[in-house]
Amino acid sequence: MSRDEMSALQGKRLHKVVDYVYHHTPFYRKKMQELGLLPSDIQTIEDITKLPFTTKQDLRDNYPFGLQAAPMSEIIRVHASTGTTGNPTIVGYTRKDIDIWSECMARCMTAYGVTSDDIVSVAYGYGLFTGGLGAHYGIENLGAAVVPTGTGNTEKHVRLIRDLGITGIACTPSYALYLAETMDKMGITKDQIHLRVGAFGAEPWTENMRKEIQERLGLKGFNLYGLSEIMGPCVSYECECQHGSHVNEDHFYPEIIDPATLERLPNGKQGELVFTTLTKEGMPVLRYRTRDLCSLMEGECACGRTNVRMTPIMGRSDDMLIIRGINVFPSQVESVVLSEPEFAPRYLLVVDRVNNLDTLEVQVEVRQEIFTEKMETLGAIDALEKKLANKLKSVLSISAKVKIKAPNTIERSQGKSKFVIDKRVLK
Ligand code: DLL
Repeated sequence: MSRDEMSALQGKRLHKVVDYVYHHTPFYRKKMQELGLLPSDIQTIEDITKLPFTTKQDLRDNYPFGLQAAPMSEIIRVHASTGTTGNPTIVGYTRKDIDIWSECMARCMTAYGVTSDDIVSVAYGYGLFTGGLGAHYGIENLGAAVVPTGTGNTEKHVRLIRDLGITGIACTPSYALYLAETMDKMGITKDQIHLRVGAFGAEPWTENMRKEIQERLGLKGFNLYGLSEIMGPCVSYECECQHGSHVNEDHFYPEIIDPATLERLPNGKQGELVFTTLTKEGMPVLRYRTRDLCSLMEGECACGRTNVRMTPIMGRSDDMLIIRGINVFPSQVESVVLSEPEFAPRYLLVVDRVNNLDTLEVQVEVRQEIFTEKMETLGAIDALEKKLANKLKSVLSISAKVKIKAPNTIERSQGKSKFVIDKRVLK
């Protein structure tokens, strides 16, 4: 599609979605009324800058279904995003949403070179996370065979890759490295398997990681980007040129803003990525602030696709960490720590990568009142560590090693307190 045709289509769809949320989502009607805006004020895609932003906090404040526009009778699936303190973000999808999602995901897989001759294992988590089912439906839509391996049981997965002649894999880049490690341990070499394509995303990764994964698994690895609030995996994808990720911009309109001033920035400038869903029915969102930092690339790609590309995510404009594909905010850990009376509000998260798997250690000081030198010998420390680890697991769905510290032993910094040490160097 030419740029003019695309802009015209986006403008038409934007008007429609704005009119729809104005009449179906009290949250947006109120926001638009506060700005003195009517749906008729939004006619072209350029008018988008008149519209209000949406944040994760808005979704949380309106938990669970406050931003849902379609009636429950039309919702056929619900996912939830991890990574918030308190309420998770709930996203409901209509049948049309699921169809568009699988269509967009099939576009990604097509760009990676997957065809109906391929067998693809999906090793993203199945469940509330959008990775598993999102990739699954797209691959089926394309006509390739899906093997829904999910995460865990990696040795069995490696054997399936070998025995079934699996040619494609969808998983996080760090899981791909872990898979390579497991293969080494099992004495299986890349010549014994037939993997040729990898759809990697859900966390940041680098060119060096790509090289290592490609070398060790003998495949070509492609970027896959997405977020639950917008849809799930499928928002953008690399093509064979691997020069930026093409945005499915007929469904998800991207903008880059300055996170401090909220001004829109021109293509080429780095800032915070913002998306507006142009066709979604279940939970359409206007100008959703992803907090992901990147830039948009002008011009047609050598592959012939005309849809705009985004650079890899360079970081975030908030403090969210992605640990083993799970979004974790330090504030979440804090609220779990503080919900237990034994702990002082002094904690430190140490994130590392050991054997290509992310690790999280939570160090926390025990309160002065309950601390005694004897605690250790009585086994009380062990019990406390176990208790907190279990609670973190049940609240954050993440396994953490808990290290209980004596009062006043976690280093205090002079200025802003440092709650996180991220030792993972993404080389
Ligand atoms: O991670 C959806 C997804 C699943 C994408 C599978 C790709 C593959 P959330 O859990 O809502 O959704 O987390 C979204 O993850 O805002 C980014 O910070 C990060 N992220 C996702 N894909 C990439 C990527 C899924 N390719 C958040 N590169 C986003 C860097 C990524 N960061």
